[in-house]
Amino acid sequence: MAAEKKKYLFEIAWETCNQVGGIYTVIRTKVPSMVEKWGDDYALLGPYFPQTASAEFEPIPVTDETPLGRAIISLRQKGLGIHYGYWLITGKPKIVLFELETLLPKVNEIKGRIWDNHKISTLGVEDLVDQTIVFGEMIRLLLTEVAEENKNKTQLVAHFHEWMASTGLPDLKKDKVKISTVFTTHATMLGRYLAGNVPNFYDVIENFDWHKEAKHYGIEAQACFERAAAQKADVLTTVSDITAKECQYFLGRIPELILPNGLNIQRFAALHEHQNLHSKYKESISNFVMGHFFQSQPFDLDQTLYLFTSGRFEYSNKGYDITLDALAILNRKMKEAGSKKTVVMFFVTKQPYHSIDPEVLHSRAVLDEIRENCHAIEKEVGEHLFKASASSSDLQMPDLNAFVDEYWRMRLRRTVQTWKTNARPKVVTHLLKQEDDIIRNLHRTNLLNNPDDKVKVVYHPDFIVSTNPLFGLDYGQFVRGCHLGVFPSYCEPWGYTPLECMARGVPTVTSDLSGFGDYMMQIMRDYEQWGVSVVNRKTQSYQEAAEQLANLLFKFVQQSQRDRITQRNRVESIADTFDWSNLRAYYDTAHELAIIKKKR
Ligand code: G6P
Ligand code: 1S3
Repeated sequence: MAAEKKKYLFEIAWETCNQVGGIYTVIRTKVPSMVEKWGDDYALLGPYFPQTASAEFEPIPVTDETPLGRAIISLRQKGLGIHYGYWLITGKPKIVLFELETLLPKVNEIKGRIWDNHKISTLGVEDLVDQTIVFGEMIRLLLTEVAEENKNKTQLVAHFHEWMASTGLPDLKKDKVKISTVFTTHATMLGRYLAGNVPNFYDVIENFDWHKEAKHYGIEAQACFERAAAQKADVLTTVSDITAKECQYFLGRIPELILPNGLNIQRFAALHEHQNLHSKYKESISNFVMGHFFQSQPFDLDQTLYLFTSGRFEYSNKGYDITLDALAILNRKMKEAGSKKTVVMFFVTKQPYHSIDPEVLHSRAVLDEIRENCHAIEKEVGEHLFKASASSSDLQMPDLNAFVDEYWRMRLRRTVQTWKTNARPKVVTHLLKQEDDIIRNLHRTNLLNNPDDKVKVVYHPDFIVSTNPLFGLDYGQFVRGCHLGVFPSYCEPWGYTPLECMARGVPTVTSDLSGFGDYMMQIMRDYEQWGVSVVNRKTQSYQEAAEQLANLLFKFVQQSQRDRITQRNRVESIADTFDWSNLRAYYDTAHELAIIKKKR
């Protein structure tokens, strides 16, 4: 029997060393697992952007010992800017980055050829599409040279992610380049537009004329590239059954495989470390909550739960609309039940704003001053008490009040007095450039941090990063400090946010119209036992789904602390299911299948 041929894998994405959205997370977190399997026979290809590259990329010399090395040298001699080195992330893979400017002057020539060969019209497209055309062409040139240099010795596989990396794929196929190809779409262009604009989109998906709709939304070139890549690749894959349906109707091909997304789950050695981290980061969130609410509305922090949602501002796709309506119902239910609890719900997304609201910052700063005063008093009382105790001859406890001097007493009183107000705590932490759907919904439902509201809202229209002065936490720490993540999306090809909660031992709500929720329902019948709730948005009306979500939240609010601790342990214990060490197998199958199909 002949020895099996050596294999080499290229993985190609616009988001290699270039964070835009979720595909970056897929590529980056998967690297350690890919490097474990492929070792040196693996390279990632991406665009070169100097600013990111300066932080994440380390160049290495190119030699003519490998087909890839020889191909890079040859293309450099033809004037193309190609960088070769390590991507400085866990796993440290080899990457090839393409300087798009070096081919951009020839974009019209490339467009002409694409029109001649594939009838894809790219007239008057936006700059980004021009860049992807040049990117695709540079990849095509590189892979063609590698295949020629390789002389059929190694089994070459190229895995393209999303249309932005795949504009050269149809010509690779046309030229019969000896390389097996996989195309993964993480969302379809038309799905993104139609889901946000057409009510009950999934019920009528069969009826759309893809080309007409693409023209209507001004995305004809993108949709055509996506469709061509999907049809020409040896294997088509996507991230969920939901997106598979979009592929069937918009791309004209049913994907052979679904490749679910994972994470690089870093477990903590100490079993309960994640519980300690929850406590620690919850404290930071509580500091913000005190600064924000206690000025006019103090409540019991031991009876307070932190819920959050996050993601790009896609009001209905991400389910912000249904979350807000469910919160209004929850507020009513908690009031009616005389609940002692308070829920603080954070909306973390990105919207244009002028600055953080100075009043929000000021309140936080004054609270910090109150804390400093208290520390000073505590120190003073401690010192005096120590001395008084050491020198006392009886066992009487001295009067601690006597140890606080007048200066600190007055200063504390004054600071607290100036801080307290009757004003309602703000809903938005920033000065928004304009009113948006979240604000309009809050006004409609009167969920505006009124004194008797059990559900309070904090709308933070910026992503959370560690330099953020309000929380002093990075996003991962913020997630850990919360009690529940709420993501009842209407359109979400996969959706990393609930998975990011699970990885940190935080229970989560998702929907059956998100790839993750749909997958969870398929692999785990008792998912609710494991801290994952799924809102039925496939067959229920909007109102029914909002009621279901409100009931789920109400049930969560009624849990005891002991229940919550147990639930966090359970969530954390199944997070490994989504580690790439388990999910890489789907990618392995796709690559094997591409090799088999190419041979046929
Ligand atoms: C973790 C900590 C406990 C803390 C608890 C609070 O389990 O290890 O010390 O009491 O979190 O849980 P809660 O759900 O009330 O934030
Ligand atoms: C897409 O990125 P997005 O946030 O634009 O791909 C992600 C990775 O597969 C996926 O999680 C997300 O749902 C898609 O939308």
